[in-house]
Amino acid sequence: QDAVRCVAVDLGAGSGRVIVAELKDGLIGLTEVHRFTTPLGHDAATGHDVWDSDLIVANVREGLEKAAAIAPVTSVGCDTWGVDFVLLDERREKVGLSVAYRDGRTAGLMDEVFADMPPAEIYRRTGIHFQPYNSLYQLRATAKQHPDWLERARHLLFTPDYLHFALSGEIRNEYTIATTSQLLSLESGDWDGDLLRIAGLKRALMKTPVAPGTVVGEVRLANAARPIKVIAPGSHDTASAVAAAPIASGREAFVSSGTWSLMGIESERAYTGELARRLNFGNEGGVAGTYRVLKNLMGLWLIQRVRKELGDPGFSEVVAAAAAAPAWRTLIDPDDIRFLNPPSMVEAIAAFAAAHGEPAPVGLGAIGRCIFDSLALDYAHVKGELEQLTGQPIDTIRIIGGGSQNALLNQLTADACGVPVTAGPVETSALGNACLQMIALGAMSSLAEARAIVSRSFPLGEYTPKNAVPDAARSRFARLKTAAVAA
Ligand code: LFR
Repeated sequence: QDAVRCVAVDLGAGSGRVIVAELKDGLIGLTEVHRFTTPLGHDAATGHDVWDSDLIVANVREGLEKAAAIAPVTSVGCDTWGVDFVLLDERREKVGLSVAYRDGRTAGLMDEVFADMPPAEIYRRTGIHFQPYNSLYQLRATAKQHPDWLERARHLLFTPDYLHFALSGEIRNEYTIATTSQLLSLESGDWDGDLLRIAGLKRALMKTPVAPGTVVGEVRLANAARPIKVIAPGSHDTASAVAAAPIASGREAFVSSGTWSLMGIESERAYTGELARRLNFGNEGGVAGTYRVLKNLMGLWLIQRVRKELGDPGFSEVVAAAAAAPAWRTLIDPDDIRFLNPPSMVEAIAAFAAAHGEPAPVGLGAIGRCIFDSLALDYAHVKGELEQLTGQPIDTIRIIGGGSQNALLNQLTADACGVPVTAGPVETSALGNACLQMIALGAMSSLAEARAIVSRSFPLGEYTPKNAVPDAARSRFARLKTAAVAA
């Protein structure tokens, strides 16, 4: 069999990677050809935190050219974080700024939107969990703060849609990324007209979403003899990550661990009842007609920010320091909204600890340990919620993505959740992205085959519960969570 080569562009809030995936003899291999820091800046005129979308596109092109220089590639697809978007005018030029989702512009806007449509109704229609940065609230902020942007806009492209446009010149909205907006009808898979109006958006700006695996167009490169197909994968990074996770049954939960920890199950049906809403589970659109019933946990963002503030120690240094620090000493609720984008994460953690009678963690090891212990207990908490929601026990946790390299957190997760944990693959978003392209090209027959190939190609780490978590730590954590619900 001849090798099939696809390029997966995987853009996270921290870094972007351009990766060649090669399918040969029933195995898939990855080669990273380009990596860059995702360019985030501050716009002094508006006060917004903004992505530099031109620089992102330049890096994507550079990576694609590097890939094509090594060997011919058949196709390229892009996946990115959710909710953010770019507006284009009638000449298909950018309007306004690509504001980043952690920008403070949506403060108070959820309540304004709720005055127009009650949250229970928004949830019933979209099945999407409430996050202040969902596109619904970001657009409401745009309508209020920069109405001229929306007046001039003729197209709204989510970040991966924009990259596909920049490569191919074609305008499409892809389904999985569209679901993150909280503007899409769960039932029809198309835009909800009332929600678009509440967001301040004309229907004409939106295209009916296309399915993951759709050929969008093609891109020609100076250094490639033939045009390269542009194929939209599950273009939401979490959709791609879970697409490549070798999930074998509904009793397995995944934790897609990167900047965020997205924890949930893959399901044929959506959960939109009262309990799901109260627990704030979202039903994000997946590939092959599945939903990801999940929630966003603040994840390794906490440690990324702490590292920056403490002189940028390497990842393994942080894990080693945390492993040597006393266990279960300081606990926090990682999902507290104050950790979303504080001026100083170290101070925000100290302030949270002080407010909840937890000892202040001092130094890299203690802070790292506090974050990892708290995340593991958070996973155990969400495991319980998933069991409550589905009425089924969870018997395995699959940690996928970059965070699966953290052996300490993997073991703590097994200990806290009391079930086996599998770890890996690491570049699971890029893998899922590439697999959808391979399926579209006919080189793989189905998602099930793709997962079987991934399983054969990437051995996974395995962790079983080893050390008991003290009851006192569990009840302190439970109190933090109860306090959060009451607040
Ligand atoms: C992960 C992710 C999450 C989404 C968050 C913000 O990278 O895509 O799924 O909720 O980023 O867009």
